[in-house]
Amino acid sequence: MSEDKSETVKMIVAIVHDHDAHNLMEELNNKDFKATKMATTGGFLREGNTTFMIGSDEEHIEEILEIIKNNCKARKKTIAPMSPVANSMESYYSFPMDVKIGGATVFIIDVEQFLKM
Ligand code: 2BA
Repeated sequence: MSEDKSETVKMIVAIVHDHDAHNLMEELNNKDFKATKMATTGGFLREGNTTFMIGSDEEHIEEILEIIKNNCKARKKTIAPMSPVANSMESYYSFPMDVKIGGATVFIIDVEQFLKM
């Protein structure tokens, strides 16, 4: 990826399960894609997940999405009822619930400028 403004640069923000993060980073590195990963927390489950920032030329976006798809599995999690006392009212639920997590939640953002200074 160059800093030449004639190229369209995108930023992929991908929120993935912690268990998939290692393999995903390895695969991105193997293919010479640059990525930053951050430890993040999901707002609903309040559990750790991992967020990748991957800056890339537009022409490589499909390849990167394929790598994400191949390395991030969907998972089901059954969550136990929570008391409104232990947690805020906004996340209160009174019966066990199945939630499907992932594979990956992906945002693709146009990058106005890419600089290294
Ligand atoms: P969490 O917010 O912890 O959500 C985990 C999973 O719980 C979600 O999986 C979804 O299946 C379910 N879920 C979330 N909010 C819910 C609700 N109000 N009621 C019932 N079920 C709900 P994913 O959709 O695969 O999301 C995985 C993680 O990706 C999320 O973790 C959050 O950290 C992130 N994420 C998802 N959508 C997002 C968005 N629009 N903006 C920012 N982050 C997002």
